Amino acid sequence: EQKVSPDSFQRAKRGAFFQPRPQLYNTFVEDVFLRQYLQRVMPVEVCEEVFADLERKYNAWGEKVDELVTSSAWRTLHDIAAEEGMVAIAYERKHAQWSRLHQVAKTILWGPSSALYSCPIAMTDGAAMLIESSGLTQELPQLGKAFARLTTRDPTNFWTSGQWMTERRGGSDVGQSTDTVAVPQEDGSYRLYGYKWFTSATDADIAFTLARVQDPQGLVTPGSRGLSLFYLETRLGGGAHNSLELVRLKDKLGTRQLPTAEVLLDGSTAHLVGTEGRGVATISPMLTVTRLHNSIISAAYMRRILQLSRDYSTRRTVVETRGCTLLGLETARLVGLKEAGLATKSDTLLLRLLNSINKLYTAKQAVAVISEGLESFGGAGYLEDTGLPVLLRDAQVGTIWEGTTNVLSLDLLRVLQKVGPEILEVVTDTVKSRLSRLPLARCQLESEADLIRDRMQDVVTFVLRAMGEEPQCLEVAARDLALSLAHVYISMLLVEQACSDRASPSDRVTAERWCSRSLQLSPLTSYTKSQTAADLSMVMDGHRLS
Ligand code: UCC
Ligand code: FAD
Repeated sequence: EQKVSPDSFQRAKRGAFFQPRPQLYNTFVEDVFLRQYLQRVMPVEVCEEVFADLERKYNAWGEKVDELVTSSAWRTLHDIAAEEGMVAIAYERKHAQWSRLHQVAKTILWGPSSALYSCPIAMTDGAAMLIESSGLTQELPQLGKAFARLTTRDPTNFWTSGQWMTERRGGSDVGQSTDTVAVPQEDGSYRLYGYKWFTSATDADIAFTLARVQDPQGLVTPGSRGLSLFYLETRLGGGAHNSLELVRLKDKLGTRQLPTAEVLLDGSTAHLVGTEGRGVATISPMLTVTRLHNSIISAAYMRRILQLSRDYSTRRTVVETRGCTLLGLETARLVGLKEAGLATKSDTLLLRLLNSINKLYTAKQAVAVISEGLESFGGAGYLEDTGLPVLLRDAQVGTIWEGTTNVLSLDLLRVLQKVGPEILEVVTDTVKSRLSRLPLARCQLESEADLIRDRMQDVVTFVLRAMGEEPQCLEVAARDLALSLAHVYISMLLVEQACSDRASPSDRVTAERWCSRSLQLSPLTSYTKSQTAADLSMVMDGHRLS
């Protein structure tokens, strides 16, 4: 017989110790063995698809993970960018106004090898410029702290920035397209609610973004005048997400190395930067720098394909590449002067005008030149393992982000309207006075200089006539006008280069060839309402308007 004690059935004391419930994290990410096995046995392309499936965004408990997994190579590029001072060089100002050119020249060399880490660097640089020129670091200490991190060379402290402007309705006319609202909090901060449709380099530590401040009645001001600029940190102290949800990664033609996501802001804590309702104007220093980077990278890609296609001998490409490089460097020179407090009023106006023209011209040409360059390699230029096609894919985006060609052409009209036709005098005076200082006769470039002066005058005459007689033509002509101004200004830069003490014979050939090309502008009558109606009827022929 077995004796059964009643104690055996008494309830045990619960005691103080409780074993924590085991946590299950992403089972695939943590299973190194399984990952290694699959990598060993499956072809790379299969592995990519299978991994994407196995790493899906929901954990075993149905909770959204919201983790952006980047490769170790991408993270290493972050560290290299910091150590090499890809942003820092411009703000350390070791070489005063030349620091900007130093940084830009380094970007030309580094950009095409950076697997597009040049994109977060461009935005980080833009953010640093925004903060520095805002003069708001006393008022908003967070900005001062961020500036130190954006401009450090220490990889462990280095932060990158995003620039979140585009929403679902569109990215060009942000005044009409921004739905994000900012709800004021008692401590002076705001909570943002909205959906950002494109956020490149989504692994950024901070972002500048636009939103509309909600008044106590819950109302917002529509249009551009209702937009304010906000600073946010993507993670709060302790590392938790700042109420951001990574909804989807974009599947893109190019720039695939770069994570670009749709992001939901679900009460993200943010701080107002600058005056309420002045969001577009307040973010404009960031646009100046990111558009400069865009042009520099466009020129750098052109240079890279040229260096690669040694046997390729169309001079046209050589000329275009040099012209674009010079225009980008000239813009950087002006940014350097402004940052160092050395810019004259004319320099500042010139920079305002050239910045958009430079970006739109170089981005457009990069696609054409790289396409030619690929063709020069024959079928090999189309094969991924040559490493060439990626240049074309990645260059295409340069015409779209940071303002499309049309939108940047309209920026030229904005400047014309705001400053008045005097802005053209500034360009004309600059072109003429720089030409007048050159030994044109010795360099046998006198007739080219005459041509440049005449063409500059043609542009001015066109604008003044249009403003007086047919103002509505200006909008239609804006793109040709921007391209023509770029063309004339580059002519002057190339002639200047060809006349320098260090010029090579090929600099002279480049200047001659460039000047032998004609301007883009057609007679004013080509841009009238009736012409536009004719264009429209050709395009819409047979299309049933709903
Ligand atoms: O695409 C993006 C990031 C991509 C990744 C980074 C790549 C970097 C290169 C990497 C290389 C590898 S971020 C999204 C970029 N989005 C855009 O660029 C938007 C494009 N749309 C425009 O640019 C539009 O023209 C807008 C948004 C500027 C139009 O806005 P508004 O509000 O209708 O413009 P307003 O009313 O004409 O101007 C408002 C104020 C005015 O000042 P006030 O009021 O004092 O007269 C303008 O003069 O802002 C001033 N302003 C500017 N100031 C407008 N644009 C500028 C400017 N560019 N510079 C100075
Ligand atoms: P739309 O504005 O719809 O333009 C469509 C067409 O209409 C264009 O051809 C344009 O030129 C033309 N158009 C528009 N307005 C006019 C006009 N007034 N007159 C004549 N023509 C006009 N945005 C961000 O904010 N942050 C990011 O990090 C970011 N990353 C991006 C990454 C990639 C890879 C891409 C492709 C885009 C990214 N963008 C980002 C968005 C980008 O800035 C926008 O795509 C761009 O500004 C154009 O806006 P949209 O796509 O809405 O085109």
